This record gives sequence, structure tokens and C-alpha cells, in this order.
Amino acid sequence: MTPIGADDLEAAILRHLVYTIGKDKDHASTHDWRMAASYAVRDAVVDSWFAATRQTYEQKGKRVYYLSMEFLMGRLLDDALVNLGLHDKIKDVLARHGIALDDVIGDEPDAALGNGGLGRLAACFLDSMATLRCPGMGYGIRYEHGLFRQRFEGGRQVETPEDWLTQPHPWEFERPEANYTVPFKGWVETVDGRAIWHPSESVLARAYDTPVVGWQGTWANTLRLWAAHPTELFDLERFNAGDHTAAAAPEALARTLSRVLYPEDTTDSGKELRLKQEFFLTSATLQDMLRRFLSEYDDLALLPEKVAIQMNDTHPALAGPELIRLLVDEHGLDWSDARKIAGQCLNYTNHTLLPEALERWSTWLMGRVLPRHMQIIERIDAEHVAATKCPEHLRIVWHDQVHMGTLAFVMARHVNGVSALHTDLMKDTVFAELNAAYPGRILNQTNGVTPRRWLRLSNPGLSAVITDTIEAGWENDLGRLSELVRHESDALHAAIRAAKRANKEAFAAWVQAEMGVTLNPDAMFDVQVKRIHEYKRQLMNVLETIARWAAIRRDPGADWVPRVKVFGGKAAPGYATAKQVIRLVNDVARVVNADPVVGDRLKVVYPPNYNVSMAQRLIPAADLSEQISTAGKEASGTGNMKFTMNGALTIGTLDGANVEIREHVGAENFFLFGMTAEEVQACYRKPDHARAAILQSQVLQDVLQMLAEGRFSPEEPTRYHGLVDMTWNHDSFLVASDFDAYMAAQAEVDAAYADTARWDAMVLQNIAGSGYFSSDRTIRGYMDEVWHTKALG
Ligand code: 26V
Repeated sequence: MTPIGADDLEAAILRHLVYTIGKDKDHASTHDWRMAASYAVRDAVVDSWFAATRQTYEQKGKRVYYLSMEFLMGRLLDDALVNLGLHDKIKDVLARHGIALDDVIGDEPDAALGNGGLGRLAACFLDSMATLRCPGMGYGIRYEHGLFRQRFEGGRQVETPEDWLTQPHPWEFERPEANYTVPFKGWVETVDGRAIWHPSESVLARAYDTPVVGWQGTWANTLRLWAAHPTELFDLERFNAGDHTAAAAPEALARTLSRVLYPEDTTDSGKELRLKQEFFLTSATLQDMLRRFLSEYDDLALLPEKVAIQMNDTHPALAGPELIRLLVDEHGLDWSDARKIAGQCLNYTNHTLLPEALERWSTWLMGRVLPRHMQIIERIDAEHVAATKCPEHLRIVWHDQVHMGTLAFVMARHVNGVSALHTDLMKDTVFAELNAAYPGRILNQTNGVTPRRWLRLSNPGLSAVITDTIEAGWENDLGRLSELVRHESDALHAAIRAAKRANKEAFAAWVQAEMGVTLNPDAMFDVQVKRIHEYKRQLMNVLETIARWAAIRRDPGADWVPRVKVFGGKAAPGYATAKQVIRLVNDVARVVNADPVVGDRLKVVYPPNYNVSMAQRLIPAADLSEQISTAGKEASGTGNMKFTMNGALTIGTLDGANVEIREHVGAENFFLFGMTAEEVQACYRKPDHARAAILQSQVLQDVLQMLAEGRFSPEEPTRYHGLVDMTWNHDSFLVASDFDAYMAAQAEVDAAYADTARWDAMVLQNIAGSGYFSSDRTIRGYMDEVWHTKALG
């Protein structure tokens, strides 16, 4: 990348302001400046983007196709500025015109095309692939409405549609020439042994490309998102015959297909529209991949040498049958060649073992929406059964359902889990028999996060301390953070503490402005942010909050370590229990924050609409990271890694990547509690586990009693009877059985925080030990062991 001087940058911004936006600088709004700045910065990305594409063609590099129904990108301007090293320059340039960079950055809506961990992981992977010069493209759907916006009304979650595309999106390039027809429904006939599919519906997939630039701007890859358009505007014959609704059907299908992101991230909802979305992504992407491949090579047998396809969970698992269909039906290959080629190109990442999240489609729906694919799936299944002699329940099609996990597993060359523990559990539980049938197929790639966004960009204060101490270069070589330990000194501790303190002050000011709650920056900021799920046990955290509140009231004069409890996250709109937990947190916050006896010793805040941008402001301000899922349920977690990197200590269970975080930062620098995954299994076998645990714990009994009496909902005393009853009688995630251990660990946290020298030393070990959790390390693992691909020079 050629370095850009401040004057050139200024000229580019002013030029875009006038000639692209059509505004005179004296009358330009913050929005206008944001658009102009984005176009100017985008110009700087485009050169390396073209260079990267050219190099990939010239060197005949192997390309990675990362298929994901979700990409949780967040804001793009701030990220590009940091990667290009233009942050300070543009700040000065805008200041010359009386414009604050933070306002300009804050004007950009988050690209919230994802639900949570899986979608954010995809975004971090794109950043790391660009940084490592790994030729690859992310493929997804250009949803008009990303994840819903969350508000609270009377403490209850209310969802409103998200509308990031109502304003023009300056980072994307529409590609009207890259259009593919995606067919649905209809019937299949067989002529001379060959299948001919006659679809009765279709939509056009149109590409929109966003360049994704890596560290220091030397390489950029593409995120290609598909938008659905009607293949024909309307059926004039039908319209003239008076059937207006039917005449508009193609347009209606196209309008709905890429309209909204599904906000459910656990329950497999089985909706036809969702299946169509999954096929839309998959088919358009594979057609695009084959077109690109055939523009360079003429022998489809070379495909596995030149292409690796990654299925991000089972959502794009139709890639198996669709690739075979394209190769056999459209390109005339034999079944056996096509089956072999597909099996060498495809890989599958599993992100959850929760049974309710494993996708299944009824054969009836699959056969109706994708009749040709149903035939192909049956044949893949027959060959799978013949080759492995597996029992009935390991079939892809079983009990009239297509099991997408089994389909993805059978079609994939490599199948991976997302943390060491999760991968072991895949091998021992859900995928044990498939693992035996296909030995060696499962491997581990522990997740990571990009240190550019999650440290350098979100935490400039700490980043400066790190650079001052070990010099620059850690941003794309995060293992170097371990060097911090050699420089341990009071001065370093003080500098890190000061950076944290500044972040806490900034966060407190934001909470004051947004929510009208005053936070004391000296208090410990204790944070749990993530989707609301029973297995993540936000309920256990609220119950501990209540116990703490009651204890402070009983003895306000004791030596309390002041705490701020911060909650954040959305519940799926149909997930009633999760929504009750949200309401409870808000009810508890109302009571606690208004209690004059408690004062600064405890505050509870739940800022609404947690998203990537809120995470960037909140995580750097955290002292304590809550990673308290029931052991064996959280596949990896990635928030846990971001907190560690930003110098928060973890209170957590031996679950997902917590296990590896603890190994890297040292057991003595991690607040461990709770049952292991094995003990959890044993506990489930005791029918009375919750009741027994509650009867052993006076504190828990008291807390549940307060809830039952309506202490936090006096206007409706029975409001939380459901949660209380659940804890006593169907405590599926063992909140009761782990509660006392959690309380004890929280007491240890208090003691450690009160000892500043001890806390500072623990923080340093956490930051220094977090280098392993860079997504650069993860992507290197995929390149070497899954994709078998090399970085380009
Ligand atoms: C599941 C489903 C089920 C069908 C309906 C739509 C839908 C949408 C999303 C999901 C995803 C659930 C899986 C997921 O997000 N897993 C998370 O993946 C993270 C990245 O690997 C990991 O860190 C988290 O532990 C894991 O919960």
C-alpha cells in the first residue's frame, strides 16, 4: 500500500463530499462527512484489493470459499482506518473542518448480519485471512434487515426491525453482471438415465462485494453477499387474466428471500423460507465458484487442488448435494467422479452440540422445495450406508427427516470442532459413531478473535502501553504479548491500570448519558455479555446479584468491594424463558439501583441492544468476565478471549475455550468453579439434583424465596414463579448444583480485587497469555490442516 499523506486524504474526502455526495462542505452533515470519508478510505483499499485478486490469478493460488449464513461485521470505517493506519491522520483532517472523528464513526450503523458467536467468528476469520494473505472469499446473504433492535419496555424485551440498508452502504460494490438463477420446486424427469429438473420457481442472486482489508492494507479479500431479485418482474399473461396475486409471485418470493436474518440461534424452526435462504446462498456461491474455476481451468478434476469450501455449521450443508448436482446435471460428470470431487473440496465446522440446534428438515419439505436434491441426498445416503455398514440411526435420512449434521459430516473431507473440549465431546458423544465410521475426519481448530478490532481498535489506551513496552508488531504476531512478562514492573502495572481506569470512566460517562445511571469507576466492573440462553446461565449471575444485595443490606457497614454488574445481550423473540431472565435483570436493577442502603456498593445495568459496537466500548472497560456456562454446553466462546486480551480476569467453568484460556494464563490467574463436563453428566443422572442442592444452600433458598414473594415485582408478585419453579423442578442447566461454588468463587474475586498488587499481577498474566487466541493462529491452523492452502507472497 502506498502511504497516504494527510493532504491527499483531505483532498480525497473533499472531492467525494462535493462530487459523490453533492454537498458543499459548509452545509454537510455528520452523515455526509461519514459518506465522504468512507469513500475516500475505500479508494485506498481498492488498490490492494485489485492487486490481491491479480496475484491470486497469476500465481494460480488455491481459493477458500467460506460459506456462512451470518457475518457479524459491525462498523467498517473504524476497522479500515485502523488496518490502514489512517486513524490519527483522518482525525486531524476532519478536525481542520470542525468535525469530530468519533461522531463520524458513530454515524455508521453496525452491519449486524448475524446472531452471535458464529457470525462474529466469520467476520474475524475474514480479517485474519486478509492479514495472512490467504486468498479467499466470504459468501453470505445481504439481508435487508439484520438482527432486530432490542428495547426494554417495563423491563421487557421489545424487538423492532433493524434497517441498516435504508441509507446507502458506502462499502459495497453492486455487481449487476454477477447474477445467477437459483431454482426451487417443480419436478424431476429421467431421460436416458439422466435427471432433468424442471423447477417451477426461481430467483436471481445478485452479488454485492465488500473489500475486507487486512493489517497494514497489503492484501484485501472479498465478502460477497447475495441479494435476491425476481427472475421476471411479473407474469403478464396471468396479470392480464386477472390473477394479480399469482402474477406477482416471483417478485414476492424474491422480496422475502433476502429480507430478514433469522433471529433464532437455537431452535431449529423448520421453516420453508429458511431452507430456501440456505439453498439460495449455497447454490449462488457454488455457481459463482464453478464459473470462476472454469474461467481459469478446463478440467473439473482439478477442483480439489484449487478450491476449499468451508461450511460454517450445517446451514450451507446443501453444498454437498448442490455441488454434485451442478457437476453431474450441468457439467456432465459421472456420479462417482462428482461425488469424489465434492468430498475432497468440502469441510464442515460444528459450532454446537445442543440437540435442539442440530438442523433437520422433513423429507416432505426437502422433496417439495428441492426435489432433485432429495434424490441426490438419498443416493449419498445409500452409498454411506453401504460403505460403513452403519446402523439405521446413522443414516442421513432417518425417521422422515434429513439430518444436516450427518449430511455435512458424510460429505466433508475434514470436520472440525471449535475448542479442544468441544472437539473431544464431538468425538465422544454426538459424532462418536460417525467418527468411528470415518476415522481421522474430526480435528480441532480452537477459535480466535482478531486483535486488530478487539484490541488495537477498541482499546487504544492499552494498545499504546503494549507498544511502549514491547514495541509495535504484536498486532499481527500476538504471541509476542508473552514478552510483557519480562517487563513486569510497578510502572507497567500502573500504566495498564491507568488505561483500564480511563476505559471505565468513558464507559461510565456513556452509561450516564444513555441510561441516567451513575457508576463509580473505582468499583469492579463485572460483565456478562452474550446471547441470552439458559445454558449460559445469566440466571445464576442474577441470583448471585440478589444474594449480594441482600447481604449488603444485612450488613452495610462491612468491608464491601464495590461492584457494577453489567448485563448485555438479546433473546430470540420466541424464547420465553430467556425473555423472563431479561425482565428479571431489569427488575433487580430497578430495585438495587434505587436502594439508598446499598449506594455505590452495588449497581446493576443492562444497556439495551448489545451489538459489536457496544462490545468494543464495553469489553475494554471490564474487570471481570463472566463465562459461567454449564460445562460441556458452550462450544468455545469468543467473548471470553476478547475479555482476556483486554485485561479482564475470568470467573468461569471448565467449558469450551475457557479450558485453554486457563492453561495459557495460568490456573492461579483464573477464577475457576463448578462441575466438569463429566460431573455434569453424573449430576443429570440424579433425579433430585436441584432440590438436593437448594436444600443444602441457605443462600439460594433465601434468594428463591425473595423471588417467590415478588420482592422485585411487587406490582405482580407471581411474575417469577415460573423461574423459581424451574430452578426447583427442571433445572436443566444445573444452576442450583453450581450455585454455592459460584458464590465462593465470587468471594475470591472480591478478595483479589481488594489486593491491587495481586490483581494487577493477574491482569498482566492474562494479557500476556492471550496471544494464542488471535484468529491469525486459528486461520493458520485451517490453512495447514483443513484447507491445505498457502499464503501468497
Ligand atoms: C443455529 C441455528 C439453528 C437453526 C436456526 C438458525 C440458527 C442460527 C444460528 C445458529 C447458531 C448456533 C451456533 C452458534 O452460534 N454457536 C456458537 O459458535 C461460536 C463460534 O464457534 C462459539 O464460540 C460458541 O460457543 C457457540 O455457541
